[in-house]
Amino acid sequence: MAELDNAAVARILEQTADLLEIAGADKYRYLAYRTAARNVRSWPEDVSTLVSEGRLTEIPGVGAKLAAAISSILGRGSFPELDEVSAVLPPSLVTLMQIPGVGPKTARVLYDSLGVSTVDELEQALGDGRVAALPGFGAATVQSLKEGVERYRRLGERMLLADALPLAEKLASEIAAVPGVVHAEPAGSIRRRKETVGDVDILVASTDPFGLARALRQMPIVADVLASGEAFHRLQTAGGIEVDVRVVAPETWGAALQHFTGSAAHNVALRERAKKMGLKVSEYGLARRSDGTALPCRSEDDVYRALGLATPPPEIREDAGEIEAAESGRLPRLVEVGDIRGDLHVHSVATDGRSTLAQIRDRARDLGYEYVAITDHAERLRMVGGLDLPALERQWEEIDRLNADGQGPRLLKGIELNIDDAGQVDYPPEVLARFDVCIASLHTGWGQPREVATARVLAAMENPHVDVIGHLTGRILRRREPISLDLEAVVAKAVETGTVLELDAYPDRLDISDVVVRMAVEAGALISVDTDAHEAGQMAFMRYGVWQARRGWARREDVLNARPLEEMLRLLKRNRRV
Ligand code: DGT
Ligand code: CA
Ligand code: CA
Ligand code: ZN
Repeated sequence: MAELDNAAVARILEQTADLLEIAGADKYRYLAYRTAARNVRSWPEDVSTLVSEGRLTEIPGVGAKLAAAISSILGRGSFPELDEVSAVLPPSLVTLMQIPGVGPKTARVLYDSLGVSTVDELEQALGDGRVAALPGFGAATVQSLKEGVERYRRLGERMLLADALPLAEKLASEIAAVPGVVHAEPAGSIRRRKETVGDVDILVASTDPFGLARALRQMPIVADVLASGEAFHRLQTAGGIEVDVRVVAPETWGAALQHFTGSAAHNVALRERAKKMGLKVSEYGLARRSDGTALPCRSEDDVYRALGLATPPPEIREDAGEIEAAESGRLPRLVEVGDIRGDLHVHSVATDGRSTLAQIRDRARDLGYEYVAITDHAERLRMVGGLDLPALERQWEEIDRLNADGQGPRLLKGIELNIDDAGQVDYPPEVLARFDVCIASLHTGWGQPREVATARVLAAMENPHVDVIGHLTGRILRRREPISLDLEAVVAKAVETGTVLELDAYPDRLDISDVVVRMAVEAGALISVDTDAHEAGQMAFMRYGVWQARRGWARREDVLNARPLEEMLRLLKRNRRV
């Protein structure tokens, strides 16, 4: 069989986790597979390489047992534990669980009592009344399962954070204005700022849940109420996004927010810790195990404090070391959106952008920046009118003219160079020396073997005029797989040469990933969070990049463009070389 890529291996591990969960296996068993799956998917090197070099256990969450499982998956597409559980349950039940409203328990009941194991079979059983005849499956449940099937057929995919978040924030703020509502916040993966989200979860604390139920039906942003009870509503918004709204009492807000923020892996670790301390945490509150006495949990801080922990930022709640750090007072002070002093990757009308230099500068001023680099495409990207030397000189004159009026922020003379097959970039060195800052990116070579693509990037990093590597892997979420690169070698070269790694904040790139950010900052490399805006309005995407940097544990000092202008310039490779 053809070599499986990391995503395919991750899917098989997830499938195993789901089947084990349906089978009622121990939580630790299936969550271990989910954690490993997530890390395998975002790991920068191919698992097949790691297997051949005996380095699989370098992936967080992969111990000897999972390493054996992954090797076996690469060999034959399965492994003993998956074989065992597939002998008992049909693997297609996993797809069933992708349908909103079908959890492991429902999947199990549908299978045991009706033999339903596929989406098609579920649709039939819903249609001919067999599901409705099951004990515990009322008309409302049947209706919501039907809608779940429809939704699955329509989308079946995760949304970009940038598609879900603005809507979640708007809905939460409308809910917050309803009488009796004390808090309303997006929770789940949205609050953790994951780059893609499965669904929208909003948590509300209210003293008048029935008033809220009435108010929800009146909101223009709510197209349909799919299910409604005192503590839970499932809504369909205009635009077809489904939202789960959970309502709790203000006294237990902290415990509920903690629970519904997740991640599931973080929660499991936290519960385990609570147990050892004689406490019980759940979505319903915080209590002593011995006598059931309820403890204060109005705020998340109450919950974490009771467990002897500082409150970790939601972005790092993945059970990847944050609990240990929270225990010993070593939580990082993560970079914040307000720390950003400028944007080092913006395109203008001179190539494929849609804004003028003056518009870009105005926008940078609105954002409170000190500087913005104009980084149009270089000469060899002909498709978008890459700039030749005369065009560059015209742009530099205009930049000088705009900078001369002292209206700030400072426009920097930048460029986005193309890394060619030999790792060379556009223009001779004497031209490269005239820029304030040079980014170099891969714009060709998708599907190249890892060694070839890596060699190109490493060679570009050796170039004394290449300050920053742009959107490193070239991935486009939901559209294009990342270029396979030896990320460890790239990070090491970044440290060695003083080359900065860009985190492209454009919402469907968010490239580099959280995992690579963490590798980079732990190695001591600098990252630059840039928007790659092609229209001045897109410079507002900065926050998505900063959140992704936070997910990779980046602090302000790890981020080049969180530095004031002079300091930022001094850190560029071109200004550091002797
Ligand atoms: P998503 O929607 O796939 O992007 O990811 P989440 O994290 O938003 O997951 P979701 O919507 O299924 O659940 C929301 C939160 O509820 C999740 O972050 C943590 C909590 N939660 C869900 N399932 C479990 C679980 O099995 N165990 C524990 N301890 N917490 C859970
Ligand atoms: Ca969610
Ligand atoms: Ca949910
Ligand atoms: Zn670009």
